[in-house]
Amino acid sequence: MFPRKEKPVERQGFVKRLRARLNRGDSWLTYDLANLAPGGKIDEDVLDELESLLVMADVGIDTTQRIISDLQASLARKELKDVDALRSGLRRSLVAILEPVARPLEIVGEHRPFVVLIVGVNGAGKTTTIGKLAKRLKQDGLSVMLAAGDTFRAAAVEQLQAWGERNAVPVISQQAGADPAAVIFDAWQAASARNIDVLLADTAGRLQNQKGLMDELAKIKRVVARRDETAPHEIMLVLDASQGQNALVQAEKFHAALGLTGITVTKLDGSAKGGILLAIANQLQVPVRFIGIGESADDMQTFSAEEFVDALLAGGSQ
Ligand SMILES: Nc1nc2c(ncn2[C@@H]2O[C@H](COP(=O)(O)OP(=O)(O)OP(=O)(O)O)[C@@H](O)[C@H]2O)c(=O)[nH]1
Ligand SMILES: [Mg+2]
Repeated sequence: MFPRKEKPVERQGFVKRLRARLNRGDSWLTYDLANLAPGGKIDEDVLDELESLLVMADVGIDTTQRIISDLQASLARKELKDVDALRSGLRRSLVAILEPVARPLEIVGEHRPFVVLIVGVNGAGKTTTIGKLAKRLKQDGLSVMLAAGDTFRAAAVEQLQAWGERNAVPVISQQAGADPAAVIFDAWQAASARNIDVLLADTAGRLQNQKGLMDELAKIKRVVARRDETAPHEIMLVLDASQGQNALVQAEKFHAALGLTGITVTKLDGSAKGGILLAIANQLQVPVRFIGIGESADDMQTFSAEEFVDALLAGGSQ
C-alpha cells in the first residue's frame, strides 16, 4: 500500500532537487576530487588527501578507513588510472555502504493503526517530519491521525495542529504537562475506533543521555504495546545532519535504548556535509527511510543509495 511507486519523471525531479540542495549545489567531494590529482595521476598521496576530505565531511574515521582501503586495493590492482576511475571506484564503495540501509518505510500487514513513534533530540525536525509524512501518506490514499505526544511545551501542540490542518488530518492532544504515554494511548484508541490506517506520534525532544526522558520513551513503547503487541510498528529517529558526528552518537544511544527500526536524516540542504549518512549506514545498519532537504511539506524524499551518491558526486567537473 505504501509507498506508492513514484513515476520516473517524479523521481528525476527529486534527484534534481537533491543535487541542487545538497550542500547548496556544490558537492563536498567532486569539486575537490578533480583538484586532488591535477596531473590526473592517482597515487597514495591522492588517496591520503581524499581520506582527509572524507573525515572533514563527517564520514567518520572508521567508515573513511573502509572506503580508503577499498580504493587502495583498486590502486594496487592498477585500476585507478585517472580521476574518472577514482570517481567510479569511490561511487561503488559509497553505494556498497549505503545500499543495505536504503530500505523504505512500508506500511503493510493487517495491523491498524500502523503506529509510527517519532523520537530525537530537540530541534532535529521531528514535528516537521511528521507533517511531511502525513502529507505523503494521505496522497497515497491512507487515513492518518497525529498524536501530540510532546506535552512539554504548549507551542509544540499548536505546531502539530497546524500541520494537521494543512493536511486535513485529525490531531489528538491533551493539555501541556499531560503524560505523553497517556496522550499516545488515547490517540491509539481514537485511531482504532475510527479505522485509521496510520498513527504518527510526536514526542518532545530529549538528549540521549537524559535517562529519565529516555525511560519515558520506553514507557510509551510499552503502553502502546499493551493494546497491540506488534506496536509501535516503527520507531523512527529523526537526526539533524548538520550535527555531524554527534548525530551518530545520538543514533547509537537511541538505538540502544529503544531498538530503532528507521532513521530520517533532515537538513541536508543546509551546511551539512552529508557524510554522516555513510557513518550511520556503516556503523549502525538501521534502515534510513527518508531524507529532509528543506522546511516545506514536499522537501522530503525516500532515501535511495544510488541517487544520494550521484548527488554527492555530481557538480564540480561533471
Ligand atoms: N532546512 C531545513 N530545515 C528543517 C528541516 N526539517 C526541519 N527543519 C526546520 O528545523 C526546525 C525544527 O524543526 P521541528 O520539526 O520543530 O523540530 P523538532 O524535532 O520537532 O523540535 P522539538 O519539538 O523542539 O524537539 C524548524 O524550523 C523546521 O522548519 C529540513 O530538512 N531542512
Ligand atoms: Mg517538535
